[in-house]
Amino acid sequence: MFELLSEPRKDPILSLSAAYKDDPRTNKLDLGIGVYRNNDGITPVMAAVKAAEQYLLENQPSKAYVGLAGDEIFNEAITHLLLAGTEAEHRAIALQTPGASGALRMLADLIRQTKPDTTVWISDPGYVNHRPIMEAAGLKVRSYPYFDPNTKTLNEAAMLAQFAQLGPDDILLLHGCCHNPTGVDLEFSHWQQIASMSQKQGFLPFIDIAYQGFGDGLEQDLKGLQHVVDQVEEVLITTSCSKNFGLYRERTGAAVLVAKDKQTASKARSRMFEIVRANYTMPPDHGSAIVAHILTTPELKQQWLQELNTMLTRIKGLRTSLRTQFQAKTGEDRFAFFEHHKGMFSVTGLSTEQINRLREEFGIYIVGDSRVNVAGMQEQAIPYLIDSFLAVGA
Ligand code: PLP
Ligand code: TYF
Repeated sequence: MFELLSEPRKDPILSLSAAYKDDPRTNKLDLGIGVYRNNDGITPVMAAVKAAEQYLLENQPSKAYVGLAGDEIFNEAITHLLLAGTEAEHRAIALQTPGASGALRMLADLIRQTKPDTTVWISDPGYVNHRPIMEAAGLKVRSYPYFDPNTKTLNEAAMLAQFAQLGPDDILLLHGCCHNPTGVDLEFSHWQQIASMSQKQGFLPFIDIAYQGFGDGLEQDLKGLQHVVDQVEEVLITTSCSKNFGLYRERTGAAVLVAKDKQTASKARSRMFEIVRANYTMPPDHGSAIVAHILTTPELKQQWLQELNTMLTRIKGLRTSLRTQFQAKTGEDRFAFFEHHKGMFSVTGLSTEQINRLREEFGIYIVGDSRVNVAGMQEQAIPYLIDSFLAVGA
């Protein structure tokens, strides 16, 4: 029967990674998949994570099943990490999920069960998996303008004009910080406008935050999100420990739901348990046990914060180097956007032909939408990168 299947749609990022691995050239550069690398090109296991793993190895009493909600210490700690200091923390629930991806699907299923006619609005351009996940849950998906490719900044007017049209049957999916793929984030004033529009027009904000700590810092990256949760009655949040704990393959994340009161939030959580059972019964434990241990052990938390800060400093340093070295080479400031953008990624505006030439002639791998992973670069490769960009007419 499987011959009936049509051709699969490929994941543009994961297939690029596979092509990179198969490339025998030694000077090749992987600017594709979103993983942080240190200056030796390695995605390290954080020392705080290693220490927590050591602790678990010696102290974990059992590998027996945990339960539908996963690790409740993790759930509490992750809620606190996101919502500490907000009034909304007291009317929020969290559920451990297999990555933010699992959280996105969880909340998509919940939305579909609550209000099947909802339209989810995603940014254009946006994270490659937002649309597939929402559509797989049976939701309608539409996109709002977000990015101005000429200026490599926010298309503010068009975006706000679209938001002004949203109503009670709409959900507005936003990136909490470090927008993937563009690197262009909302200003605090936009979050304020979104909160008041949501109050007036009745649409529900859904904030996906996969890079907390990679933009301006762990707390600074939450400014917009925290404003919205305190102003708006109901907010959905998905969060990931893939990047800021470096736990990628451990599949660690959470779905957080803020409701008008704790009772309503808890009711929603009970319905989320049904979705858990129907999908995977329980989330994987290892990653969340690590995060729970780090966040509840003051010395380890301190160590983790320091390591996270080192990663942030490195990303910002690479962004500045790209701008200044392009400037030194060309005498122009056309690449200032590298320094203005936040987080791991920047959309560069390269054409498909330029992207193909960079891959074929120079071994430089860039996603088809012209996104580069700044956080995966090495300082010493920047001159080669710049020469190659300029050689293809960037
Ligand atoms: N949301 C966004 C915006 C992402 O960029 C990613 C990928 O890193 C995810 C969600 C999924 O992350 P996870 O690895 O936690 O599933
Ligand atoms: O955007 C990225 O590169 C990361 C990792 O299907 C990723 O978010 C890439 C492809 C994918 C899921 C995650």
